[in-house]
Amino acid sequence: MQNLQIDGQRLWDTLMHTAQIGATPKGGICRLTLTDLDRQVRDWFKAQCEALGCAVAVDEVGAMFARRPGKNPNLAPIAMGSHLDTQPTGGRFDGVLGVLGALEAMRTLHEAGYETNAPIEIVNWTNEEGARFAPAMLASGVFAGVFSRDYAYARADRDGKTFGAELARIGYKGADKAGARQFSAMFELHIEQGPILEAEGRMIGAVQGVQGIRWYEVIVAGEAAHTGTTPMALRKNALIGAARMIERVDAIAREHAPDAVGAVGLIENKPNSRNVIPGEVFFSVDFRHPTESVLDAMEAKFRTALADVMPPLQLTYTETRIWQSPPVKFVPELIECVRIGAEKAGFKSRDMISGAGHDAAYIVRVAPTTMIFVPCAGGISHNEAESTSFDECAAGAQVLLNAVLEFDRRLG
Ligand code: HGY
Ligand code: MN
Ligand code: MN
Repeated sequence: MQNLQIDGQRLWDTLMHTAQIGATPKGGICRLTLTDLDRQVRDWFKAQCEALGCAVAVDEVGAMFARRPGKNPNLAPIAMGSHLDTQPTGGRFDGVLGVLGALEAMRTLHEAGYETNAPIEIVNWTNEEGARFAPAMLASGVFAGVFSRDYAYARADRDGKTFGAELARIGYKGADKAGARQFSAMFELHIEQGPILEAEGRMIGAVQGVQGIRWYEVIVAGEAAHTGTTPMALRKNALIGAARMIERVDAIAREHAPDAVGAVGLIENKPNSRNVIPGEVFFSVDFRHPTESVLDAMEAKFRTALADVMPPLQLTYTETRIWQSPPVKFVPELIECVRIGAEKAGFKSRDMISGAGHDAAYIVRVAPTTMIFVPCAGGISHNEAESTSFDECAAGAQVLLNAVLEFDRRLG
């Protein structure tokens, strides 16, 4: 097997080029899924893949598949996937490194005229972040049969625009049935989004699985009233109820530390006027832990807290669990390919679990899947300051290519 070397400079230049599509003044990216900026980066990505001779297909939830043929068309493709959508104050590497690292691997194969046994596909999964349309990992979830296509289409953003309408508006409501494609395997390269690799001076994480995730939505109802004329004893201040719950969510996670995490990330206060007592508050809750039984315990405490907090404040509430992504384990044979790929590139990998959700967590339900992590500075992510170095990006892409070729050799 040739010792194919990716071009780190070309990868870095490509990362920096696409970071301009939705660039923020603080050096990050705001490229929410199914916006015109998402369409712009999708169009660019499609053109880059077609320039390599790849056939690009789009499925009914907008997932993009760029396929390079292999010797044996009867073999299902080996996929390298991640996402190009970002958080509103996202970094330049979350998701993007996985798609552009795969593009760099594809460019390297193309330049070398290297013929793989199986076809090779790059995948751009729609709405991985869940920042615009909840829940996260929507397209990979439809592909894996977790969500129906129509459930995804109906998901609305906070302005009431639906996934289906926005997908059609940007021209990426594809013809392919989601999930109809088979993969021999999927490898996802991603930044760790945590501090472990950097703290241990390791370059490569051999990811064993992803922890469990649960999202909830709460609407607290009180009564809007004048802040100057309403006696304190008569107030039904929805924001007080929400504030107490924000504290309780944090406390519940801390009770199950160090592996549990929890936060309220999204809050909408209505009518949000200086001299009106808030009559209604909407907020989100994100709980995570490696085991379902602990998530069950955290959920029960959360619901008990709601029932304790609201009545004394004369408030009512609704609470809905909108997402439950159970812990998953990746496939040992693919993890071994990552370890071999890392050693081939001169790195000793470190086994670890992902704290963040990824499309790989759903794809592992329908195809052998695993992930490769590289460090990010201070473990900071979902922040414009997110930073992964030239060498770390190049190492990730090299290990991705090596792991894919190691798996491909086994299919021969
Ligand atoms: O929420 C997550 O972990 C991922 O960034 N979508
Ligand atoms: Mn991501
Ligand atoms: Mn993310």
